[in-house]
Amino acid sequence: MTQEIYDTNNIFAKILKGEVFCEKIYEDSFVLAFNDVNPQALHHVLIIPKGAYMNLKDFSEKALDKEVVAFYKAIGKIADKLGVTDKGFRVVSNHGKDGGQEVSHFHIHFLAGEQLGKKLV
Ligand code: DGP
Repeated sequence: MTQEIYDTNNIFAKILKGEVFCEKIYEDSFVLAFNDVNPQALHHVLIIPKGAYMNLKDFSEKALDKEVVAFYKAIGKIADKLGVTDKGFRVVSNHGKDGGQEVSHFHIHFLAGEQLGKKLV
């Protein structure tokens, strides 16, 4: 089995370092959320941990409890901030090649603001 290594130069790492611009939606000590550059819905926000985790499995296995808690709490805070809590939203995480993951820094897609189709992101 090949052991993947986190690429410190991936695009989300660069956003976290402030080297690449993002439209910030939410930030706390452990989490950053910003608009997707290629939106698939009226609201399309990427929520990422500030820690260097490659994907959902990596995050769930290695992140500290306080990082995991902050990450999941951020979802509800973003829904409230965007005013979509009542109308609804969708969260999706692509994992690995078959999952269609392009950026190897764990993230979830937060989609809202319109009636969503069956398949998105
Ligand atoms: P995924 O396929 O799940 O790895 O999704 C990666 C998402 O990242 C994709 O929807 C497009 C988005 N993305 C890629 N590069 C950038 C960037 O430089 N800025 C922003 N805001 N989003 C990006």
